[in-house]
Amino acid sequence: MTGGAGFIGSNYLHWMVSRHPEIRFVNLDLLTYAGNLANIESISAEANYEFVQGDITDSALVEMLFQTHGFDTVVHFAAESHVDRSIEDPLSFVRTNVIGTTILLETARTFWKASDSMSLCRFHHVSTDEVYGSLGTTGQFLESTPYAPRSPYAASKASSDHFVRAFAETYGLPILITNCSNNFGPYQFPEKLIPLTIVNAVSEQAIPVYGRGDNIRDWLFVLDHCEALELVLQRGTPGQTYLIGGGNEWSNLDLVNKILDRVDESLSRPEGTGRALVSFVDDRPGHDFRYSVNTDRIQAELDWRPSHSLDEALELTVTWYLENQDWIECVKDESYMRYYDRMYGDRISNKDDG
Ligand code: NAD
Ligand code: TDX
Repeated sequence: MTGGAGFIGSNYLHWMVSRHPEIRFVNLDLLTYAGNLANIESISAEANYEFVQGDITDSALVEMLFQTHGFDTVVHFAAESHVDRSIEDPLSFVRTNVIGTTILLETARTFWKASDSMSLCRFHHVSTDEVYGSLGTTGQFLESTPYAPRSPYAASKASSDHFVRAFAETYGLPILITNCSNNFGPYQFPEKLIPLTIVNAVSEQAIPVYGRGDNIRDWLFVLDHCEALELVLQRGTPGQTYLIGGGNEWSNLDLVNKILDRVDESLSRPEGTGRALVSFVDDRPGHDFRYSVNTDRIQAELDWRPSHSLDEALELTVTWYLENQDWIECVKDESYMRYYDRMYGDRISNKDDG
């Protein structure tokens, strides 16, 4: 798997590694600002798990890893994932999301075409609902909705999805694509709306709400997402796309207020303390208005639906951030970026090669 030190990837490892002792997991992650080994510290000693620090655009490294481990499955999370950063620096999104994905595809194709069991291999690409563009007040994205990405991030993910499908059509690569809605939960980097709101609320700093806060997102708890990803990998039809969504549509302002009230309650602060921190700021350029995901296919084929209500999942998430102030402090002072050397220096496979 790639990107396992990031938010969703680390939750996936927590979900999968102990459940599947029969699987050997190799986690290839560059440890960009978004990768944090503290997210997966408790997994690092598991016998069926190995970490490799490296770049998915490094084709020699990816090839070496395929040669060494003989992977039959790739689950691909690694990406530049933040829309606002893509507006500042679109090329790094092309590099990792488009070129990196294509290098993984090409390496998998080269190795798997030589084996008799290509049909048993899987390339699972984790993507986003943002590839479908922006909805008005009604309607939902379906797997058949035409692509219409509107941010550099979404365009790079759309491009990667196209490459994944092209490799299935042209070379018969057994692929799976999942396009999910906005995730939230433990270990999410506090540049994204929900963790930013919790972290700033705790330290009583302003909460920036873009525009009037009326944009709508469909929120998915990360562990419900991980359960869906496991099912898709085990039982999904090769070549198929599955949408995964939480069925929780909220305007940004309503959601932020809900979280702020919860934080006030948890910290026994006077009602309204959090709401007073909301600060309306300039809108995001090209800000998609609304996302909403139709999950009929995954429900019908794989019998998946989210197990957590929004309230339960927010409670778990707020509690996790409140109980993990050390994690937040390390992210804030950026010491988590030195964590790798301090904790894992001599245990990382390709460390000596730089
Ligand atoms: P994240 O930004 O938290 O983590 C990304 C991980 O990828 C980090 O560990 C980072 O170090 C690693 N990485 C980045 N560039 C790399 C490179 N060149 N080589 C190797 N590793 C690299 O992202 P996330 O929120 O966990 O998202 C995971 C995947 O899910 C992404 O593909 C994203 O597009 C998709 N997705 C996320 C959401 C969401 O709400 N977070 C929603 C839909 C889809
Ligand atoms: O400070 C903020 N204020 C604000 O109003 C931030 C960071 C966001 N917002 C708004 C913008 C969006 O309407 O909140 C909404 C959610 O923003 P993000 O958390 O940045 O997520 P979004 O842009 O919707 O994209 C996310 O979901 C789809 C992930 O970052 C992507 O990786 C994923 O593909």
